[in-house]
Amino acid sequence: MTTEVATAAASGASATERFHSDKSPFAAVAHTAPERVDRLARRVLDAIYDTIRDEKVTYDEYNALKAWLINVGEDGEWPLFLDVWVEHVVEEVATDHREGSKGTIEGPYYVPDAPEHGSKGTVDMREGESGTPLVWTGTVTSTDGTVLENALVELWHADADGFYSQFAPGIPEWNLRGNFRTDAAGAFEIHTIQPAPYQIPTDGSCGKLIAAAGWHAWRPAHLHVKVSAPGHELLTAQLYFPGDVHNDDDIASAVKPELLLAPVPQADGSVSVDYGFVLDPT
Ligand code: MBD
Ligand code: FE
Repeated sequence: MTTEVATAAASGASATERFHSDKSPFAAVAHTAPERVDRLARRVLDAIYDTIRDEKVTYDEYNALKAWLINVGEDGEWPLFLDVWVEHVVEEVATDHREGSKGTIEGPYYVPDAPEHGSKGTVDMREGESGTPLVWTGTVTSTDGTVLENALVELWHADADGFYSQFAPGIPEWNLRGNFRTDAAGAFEIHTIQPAPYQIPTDGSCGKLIAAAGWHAWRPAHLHVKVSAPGHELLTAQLYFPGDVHNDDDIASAVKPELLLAPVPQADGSVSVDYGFVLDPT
């Protein structure tokens, strides 16, 4: 039997393709004034010049950087690089005004239009999918306390080996990805398994940076979710499990105390968790 191996280049290519299949990111900024582009580009370049001068960066280091940047593109790892090391600050600025639930970064592995399961159901999983069964109940409300019926809760997460369907080989298309709709009481009930801590690919350019800098590649175990309802801001979040050793040193800097679950072990070996969302009106 041959087992397909997950490679940075393959998951990177999938993530790049996924990003490209979204509507053009350029359309939303088509009317940006040249003054703003000039200002942003200048500030980024100035930060680079300051680093080169302060640190006396050598030609060897400059050429290594050039080669590395080229490799990131060849590996398709720009989505991974940006979402791991940059997105958390964009998310912080974008959601600073919110009164409802805290969110965090989306990361590179969201796929829209997963199978729908109504207000209560089980995400697609393989026969004997490994991992502790998890039952997650919650409600979606507006900041004024109004219950939101028919809100969309999109869930995606890694399996017990830390792999995402559609970004690692040999996993059914919609494995551990599913969409739910809140009922008349704004409630949902999701049955899935608890994901494992996740290591970003170490065999590509991001891994090369991590090794060269003496960092680690880990994210704590997490559930990804997008929660949306008409007239409300889209909430993108991740939920984490208490006690995970990487909650305090997430490589993607995406953990917030408000996003920690309080799972309750059940007699049958499963774990129950109650966690709901409060959306800000637009
Ligand atoms: C992930 O699963 C993830 O959530 C992020 C933010 C980056 C890389 C992999
Ligand atoms: Fe993730």
